[in-house]
Amino acid sequence: MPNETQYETEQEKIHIVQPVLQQGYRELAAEAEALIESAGAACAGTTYAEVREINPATYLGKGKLETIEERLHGLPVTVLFNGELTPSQTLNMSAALGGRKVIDRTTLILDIFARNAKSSEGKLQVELAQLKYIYPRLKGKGEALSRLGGGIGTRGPGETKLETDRRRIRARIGALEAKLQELKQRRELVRTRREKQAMCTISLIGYTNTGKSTLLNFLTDAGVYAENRLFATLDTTTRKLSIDGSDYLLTDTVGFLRDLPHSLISAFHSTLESALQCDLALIVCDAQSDHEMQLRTTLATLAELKSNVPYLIVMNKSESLTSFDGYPHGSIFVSAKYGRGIDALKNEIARFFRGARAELTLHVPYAALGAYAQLKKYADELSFSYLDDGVRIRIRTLRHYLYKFMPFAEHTPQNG
Ligand SMILES: Nc1nc2c(ncn2[C@@H]2O[C@H](COP(=O)(O)OP(=O)(O)OP(=O)(O)O)[C@@H](O)[C@H]2O)c(=O)[nH]1
Ligand SMILES: [Mg+2]
Repeated sequence: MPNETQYETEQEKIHIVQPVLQQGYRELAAEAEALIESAGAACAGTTYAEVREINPATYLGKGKLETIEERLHGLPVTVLFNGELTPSQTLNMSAALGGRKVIDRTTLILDIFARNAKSSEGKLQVELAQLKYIYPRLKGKGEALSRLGGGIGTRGPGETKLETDRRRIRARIGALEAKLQELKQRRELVRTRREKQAMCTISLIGYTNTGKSTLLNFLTDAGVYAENRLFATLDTTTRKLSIDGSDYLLTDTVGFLRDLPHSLISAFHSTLESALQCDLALIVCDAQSDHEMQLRTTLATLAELKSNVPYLIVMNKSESLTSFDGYPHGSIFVSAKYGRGIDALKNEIARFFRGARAELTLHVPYAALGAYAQLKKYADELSFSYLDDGVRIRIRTLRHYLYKFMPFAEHTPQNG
């Protein structure tokens, strides 16, 4: 987005303060760097801060904060505390760091979402997430939020709401939820219509920046935005994919991140939910980075959304792998960018849908042919014969549509 610099006079510089609490803190700091760049800011170093005991007022101890301030003294940098802070901790930490701006991880992520939301639904969802994050933190601390000045944490639709009181925020949250609910219902309608065409649906899901949009583009010429930044995609795009003469609908949607702020998950709940109402999910991972964590995060998010959609694991960015060991069994290795492994992926998809189908013999009384006609679109008819009291039809359908046909399933006579 090249024209963004027009109104951002200077790129915000951000110093990461990474609390050292558990293993994997270096990866977390590296991810924070990617988040900072995705927010259009620049990373200005990292300080690792061991936390022996959380100071309730400032999170980090006095000595630690002094060391950080010494290091940053005179530099116009914002501090990203790569964890979650309460509003008063944010204020106190800022005071201890010479009054410089301090943001936490959730604020940064919400900012990225705010700048990347394109559709009106996406914007509403981000606003809802921002307000839900701010609301419980607004205990007369409006000042804490409004004194941040500009830059990260002050952008997006939430910005103008910062000075408003809790009552108005609550009203706005209610209005946003109602509006999103309306959009959800509209989407359900589209989905039912689509279900009527009985096209098989596939969704690309997975960790952010793994190449989901690139894969959609390669498979369908969708031309959606794909970029080396986190949360490039917030909106859902669906395109037709043809494999061996069969048509599927392929959907690309928002990606996941470990410890994604809860307000965001709940705001994007219906987007994710509808993406997961598919016949097959392709879980895309980045074979060149921490694919284990990516898969774990994705599966945890699926569980949280109570989805039990069948999935295939797609290891993308595999063009320069020298070993295929250590990847989950059955992974399909592709390179969306260089178009490798795509035929194998298509074969696996076709194979899944062959296996996902079942055959059934129906006995439809003549009087019920009208009702049966409503179901026809969900199945291929393999054979059709006229009997005295109705028709016998052999069908093939996706297993999860079988229940629709059960009222007409032919009663197989028991022995004797
Ligand atoms: N080396 C390599 N890079 C790839 C491959 N596929 C995608 N990329 C790069 O990975 C980055 C992210 O790609 P996207 O398609 O935007 O990823 P995404 O999963 O849609 O990411 P979000 O929408 O941000 O969650 C881009 O810079 C792509 O060019 C690949 O097969 N190999
Ligand atoms: Mg994307």
